[in-house]
Amino acid sequence: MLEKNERLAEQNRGFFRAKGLLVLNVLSSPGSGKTTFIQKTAEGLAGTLRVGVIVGDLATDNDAARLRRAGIPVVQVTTGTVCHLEAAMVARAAGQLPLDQLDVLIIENVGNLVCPADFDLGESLRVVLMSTTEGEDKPLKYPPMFHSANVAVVTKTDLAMACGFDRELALANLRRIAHHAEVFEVAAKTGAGMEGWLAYLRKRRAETPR
Ligand SMILES: Nc1nc2c(ncn2[C@@H]2O[C@H](COP(=O)(O)OP(=O)(O)O)[C@@H](O)[C@H]2O)c(=O)[nH]1
Ligand SMILES: [Mg+2]
Repeated sequence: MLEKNERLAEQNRGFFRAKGLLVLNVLSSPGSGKTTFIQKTAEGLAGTLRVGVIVGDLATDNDAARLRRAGIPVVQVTTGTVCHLEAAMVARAAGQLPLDQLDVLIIENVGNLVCPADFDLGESLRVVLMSTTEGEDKPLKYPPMFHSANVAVVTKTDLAMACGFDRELALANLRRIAHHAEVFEVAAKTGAGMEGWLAYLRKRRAETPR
């Protein structure tokens, strides 16, 4: 099954590359702030880059409805009992988006730090979030997920103080498991730190072959 997924993921990658799309696979535990971060990213890029979103959840289309209300083209995938998105699901969902009018495709994966790690979706970048409210040890507890990240984002920095979040320890844990990853620290809710992340995305998109 994984082998078949890998084949389909490579197909997706070729297809997305032909369309000149920068594709992000956004992963984290439930409630770390994926939907909020994606919405603020799309809003921050508006005017320069057009963003479409695919959202995966076991049930409900709450997140898609939130993003749609913000004017972002979005397709919901409900996976039922499946705890991750697969390349075939992404291929089907992408067909429902106006890809020729988009520059960036953001995929919100099903919230969990275990099963999605094994499934390549054909993304350009794996973006793994950890919030200050989850503690500092998530990279140590879920090494495959954090090891596979191209980008690690510490979210909800506005709540760091209230949670007694040990920033140095969290960054050291990240560096240990995801030493190759770009690290950003943001509070999507207040906008703190978002400019650096958006600048990074603009640069990556400019480097995407068309
Ligand atoms: N204080 C604060 N709350 C946030 C931030 N980002 C998300 N949240 C809140 O965290 C909760 C879960 O966020 P959501 O984006 O739905 O997370 P998801 O389950 O990973 O998609 C919601 O109540 C958000 O309003 C942030 O930067 N700061
Ligand atoms: Mg969500």
